[in-house]
Amino acid sequence: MKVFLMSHVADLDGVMPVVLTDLAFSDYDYQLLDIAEVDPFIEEKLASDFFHSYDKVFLTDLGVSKEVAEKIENSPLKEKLQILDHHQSNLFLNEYSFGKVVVSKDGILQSGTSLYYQYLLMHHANTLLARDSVSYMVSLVRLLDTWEWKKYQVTDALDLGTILAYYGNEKFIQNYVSFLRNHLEFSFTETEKILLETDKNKKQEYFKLKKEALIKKEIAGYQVGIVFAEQYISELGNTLAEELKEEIDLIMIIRMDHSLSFRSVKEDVDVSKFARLFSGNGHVHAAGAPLPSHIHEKVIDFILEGMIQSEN
Ligand SMILES: [Mn+2]
Repeated sequence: MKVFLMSHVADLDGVMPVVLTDLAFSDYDYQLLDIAEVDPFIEEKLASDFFHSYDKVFLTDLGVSKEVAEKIENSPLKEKLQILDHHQSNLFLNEYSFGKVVVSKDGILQSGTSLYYQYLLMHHANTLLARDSVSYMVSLVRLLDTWEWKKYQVTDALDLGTILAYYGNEKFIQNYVSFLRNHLEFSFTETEKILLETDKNKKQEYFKLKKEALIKKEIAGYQVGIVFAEQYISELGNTLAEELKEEIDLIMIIRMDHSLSFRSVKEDVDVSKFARLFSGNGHVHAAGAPLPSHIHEKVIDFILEGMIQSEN
């Protein structure tokens, strides 16, 4: 059986399904994608009959538009595809035989990884997948992605996110495929523990600088705290939202290399709605939106046009 996996490039919940795929299937390929890349990727691959050579195709922690879902519905991919996602805005995909979008089940918030893991245990169970090390790591991913780690104070979850940021996606995948194949219990290595300890100090410093540089704007009736950042996005957003909750409704993080991220800790602020102003989506307290691809050009133009001093 040959498997193709498409999953979210941007975080642990999107990357972990690749590790699980390796444990479940011997023959597979994968592609990590940004939210905005999914529709064009699938449309292109449908046109070239790319999926023909695969028996099963998964899309995890991501969804497709209604338009692309209809194209899939009328193609052979329909019989091979399984979408497993937990984003509220993709719930409409449950209308299709290939869509399974679950935000919460039995009172437990789901994630792309936890849904995929449940699917694999049900349809492709093996002794590797059943290991404590694997189920614990899946639970860490879910706790981090839903930010429930905070409620239960499972700092391993946050630390696993930090390890991903250090290793990068490919190295993280290689590392944990090998770790899980060789260990029955999950643990960080001694080197990783030193790294995590060092990182804590660096992170505190980074958060302090970002808080000082925060710019406040009123957007659509909300008081928004805006910062530029490339690292620790979720933790930074949640920390600032918590620390500044008296004066700010939500935090907007501009991640120039990637996207916009929105975080709030307030009961009555739904950032997934706010994200829609920017053609984004997500969850009630954590959402995102793509940045237009020409934004870097625009910034460079602004610097060149607005900043270069005339010679005369
Ligand atoms: Mn997710």
